[in-house]
Amino acid sequence: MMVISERINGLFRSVGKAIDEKDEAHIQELTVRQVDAGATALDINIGPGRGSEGPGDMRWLVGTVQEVTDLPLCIDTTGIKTMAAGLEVCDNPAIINSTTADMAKMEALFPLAKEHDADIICLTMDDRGIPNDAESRAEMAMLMMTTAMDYEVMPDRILLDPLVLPVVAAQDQGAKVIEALRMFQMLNDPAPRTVVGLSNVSNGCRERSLLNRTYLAMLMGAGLSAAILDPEDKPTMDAVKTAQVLLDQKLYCEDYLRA
Ligand code: THG
Repeated sequence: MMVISERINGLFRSVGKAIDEKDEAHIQELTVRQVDAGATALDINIGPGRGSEGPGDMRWLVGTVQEVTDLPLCIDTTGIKTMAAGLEVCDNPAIINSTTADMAKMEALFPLAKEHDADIICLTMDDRGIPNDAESRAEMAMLMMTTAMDYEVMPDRILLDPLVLPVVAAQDQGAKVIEALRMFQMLNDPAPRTVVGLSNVSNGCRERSLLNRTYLAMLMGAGLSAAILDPEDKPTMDAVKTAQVLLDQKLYCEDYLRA
């Protein structure tokens, strides 16, 4: 399981402020904490509402983070120029987060993935929104994988994201996302990798950690490859390690007993 830290995100007030003030020490301290807590990649998101500052802020954020880690950076923005700017300065392995099934997005982002030798997250949504059943998600996933091949981006560079929604807003989607995950893995051989933004599920809820880690265990049981989450949430990280042992992805060993 790839653990992608969600915390380098301008959505969090202290991170937004650090980006405004170009406070390298704050970002680098936060980065080191994520790595020490068990992150194996870092989501890099400048947060909403940065307009024309986007590319410059992303360049600064990627540069600042990679001074203290060699982990893959998952560059998270809907802005094409901001994405290109982040990729240009990224020396660590890069993951594009993300394209949708919109043709215009795919035409812009698959060539960037090819040019920068990056992995790419494909969200199963398009300009009409997120489908509310598993089959339509799988259809979109297939469309994105075949379109990627037209740009010489091979299936092994793709991570399919079925889009986790808040359980308070769409309770029926929790099980459908699990069903979609299972379908994605039948779309190719070897099975395509999968990823979710885990904390979406508990948006607007109390007991967020309990919801997050319970859902994570279910998703891992359905074959999830990667999750964007808070590695400093210890109960959730304990659940990751426990599920890895139960799924025989990791040897039952000292590392696990320590946790
Ligand atoms: N798929 C992909 N990328 C994603 C998501 C996804 N990137 C963004 C998001 N979803 C995953 N990252 C987060 C980061 C923070 C939160 C949720 C998901 C979160 N933040 C607090 C909140 O909104 O309540 C902020 C609290 C604060 O401001 O301190 O929940 O699905 N590919």
